[in-house]
Amino acid sequence: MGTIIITSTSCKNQLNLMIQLFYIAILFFTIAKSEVITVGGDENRWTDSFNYVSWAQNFNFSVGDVLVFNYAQKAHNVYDVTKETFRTCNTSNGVNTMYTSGDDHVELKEAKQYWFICTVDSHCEFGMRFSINVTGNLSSLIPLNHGNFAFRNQFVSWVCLLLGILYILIIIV
Ligand SMILES: [Cu+2]
Repeated sequence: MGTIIITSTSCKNQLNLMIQLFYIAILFFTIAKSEVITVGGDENRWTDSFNYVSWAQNFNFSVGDVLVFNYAQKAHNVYDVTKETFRTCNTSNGVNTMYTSGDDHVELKEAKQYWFICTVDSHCEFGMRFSINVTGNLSSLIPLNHGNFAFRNQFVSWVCLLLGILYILIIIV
């Protein structure tokens, strides 16, 4: 019986720890949550008469965020290009990825500088382009064994919960 009581006490501590971990997890996911950002905002979207350079300055882009380019197909497009191609608008080389669907979801997978341009007519020359600096987010900084730690604690908690139920049953019976 004494052993069960000791187990119950450590389970209480374990429960407190789990509650704390739960709050930490919520905080962690709130910070690390990736965002979906419509380029130009819902009013302007991806068009040839908008200043995307100043628009982009309102955001802090981090790895996992998704840029949504909304436009009439063929009226515009989105090219992910190199710095040099961004500068010259010459797409004979320096093109990483081409997007042409009109509803392009571009996931920012790497912490680096991105350059986007539209290559239809002279849109790029007239300013339909912008560059963003994507930074690593919190989740990319936390080592993988953190997950194992959480899993182990979860496992211990389940064992404690079962022991707790067993303990209550013993008391009742
Ligand atoms: Cu365009």
